[in-house]
Amino acid sequence: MIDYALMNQCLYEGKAAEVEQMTRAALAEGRPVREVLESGLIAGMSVVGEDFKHNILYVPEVLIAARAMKAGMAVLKPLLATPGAANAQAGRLLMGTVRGDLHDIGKNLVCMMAEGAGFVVKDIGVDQSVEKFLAAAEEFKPDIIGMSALLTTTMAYMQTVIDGFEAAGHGGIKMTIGGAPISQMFADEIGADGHGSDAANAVDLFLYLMGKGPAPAAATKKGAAAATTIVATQPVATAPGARSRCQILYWRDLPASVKAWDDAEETKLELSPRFAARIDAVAQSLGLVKGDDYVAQLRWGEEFERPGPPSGKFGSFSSSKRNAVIPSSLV
Ligand code: B12
Repeated sequence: MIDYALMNQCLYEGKAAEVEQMTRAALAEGRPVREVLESGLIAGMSVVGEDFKHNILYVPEVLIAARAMKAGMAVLKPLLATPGAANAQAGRLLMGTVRGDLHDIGKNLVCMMAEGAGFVVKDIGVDQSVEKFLAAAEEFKPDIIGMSALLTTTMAYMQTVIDGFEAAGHGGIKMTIGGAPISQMFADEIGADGHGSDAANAVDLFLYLMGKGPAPAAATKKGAAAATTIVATQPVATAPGARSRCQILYWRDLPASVKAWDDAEETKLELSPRFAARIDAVAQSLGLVKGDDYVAQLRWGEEFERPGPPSGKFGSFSSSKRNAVIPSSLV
């Protein structure tokens, strides 16, 4: 009998072959596809997300877990994406992850489930500019655009896409958005026609916008506020003489995040959004925007010591150290 806790653990550890095999085994045993997706795959990825947030996992491990998730999703895809005859021709959906953002697991799931609900889907991939959305729409003639963003630094770009469609006279196309930091309030703020909090909710939204289903319950995302917290900018009281160790995760020569620890605690110091913006700009200019190419640029720097506790202010690096590791234009 399928052990979902073990399956979650295998996903967490990035064991793609095991996750794929367990997905097949769960289906062979007659488990419903949605149950395997939610209890076997999505539940495992939520633990990864939590541990990423709490500094237990770092980008390379998350990427390996993401590959295991994709191995399981590939098994489920034919089942999720086969439309029932009754639902055929539900509408045309153009999906993409917005510029600067490489997260595609959620987008891929939405695409699969929308296909399963009878939509003809065109997925234009990750890191898509307004120009690329517009060009794809000219060709594909969608009823609905679906934009995905997982970063608070990229979600603002959704507004650029919506404005771009409006300016190009495509106001009739329904604009929908989704991703971990997205809320109904944000959707209202940028003039989107709706947001979906998960793939099932996304499909309900698309059907509703096509006049083929009831209005979905407005869903808001818990944790959106937490996701915007920038830990490192919060000064904390410093015990006299306290020191901690630090290590910087670089994307090429640009700091992507910092971990700091002492004997009692370890913490991840989030950097100002300017760092992510700079990495994005360089990644764009070098064409390193695919997941593997992007992650291949990451490496840990040398450990060093700094005054203060691990959760202290980022600016409390000694100035010589800071000048050595952080481009002055970004400080
Ligand atoms: C996997 C992952 C990665 C992988 C992505 C692999 C891949 N191929 O997608 C890798 C390792 C590459 C990665 C990189 C980074 N990541 Co990341 N990542 C995650 C993680 C752990 C899981 C995301 C995921 O796949 N969830 C599972 C899917 C099923 O859920 P979902 O994406 O939310 O999608 C569902 C809904 O949102 C909705 N939906 C999604 N899209 C759409 C679209 C529409 C139209 C609709 C209606 C609905 C909808 O339906 C989906 C299906 O149910 C999240 C943590 C989290 N809690 O989200 C962090 C997270 C998103 N990442 C984060 C960060 C910081 C980064 C990096 C900047 C790290 C770094 N220092 O380099 C880079 C950014 C790279 C880039 N430029 O994009 C932060 C973002 C914080 C913030 N405030 O912005 C998070 C929240 C982790 C954290 N708490 O710190 N990441």
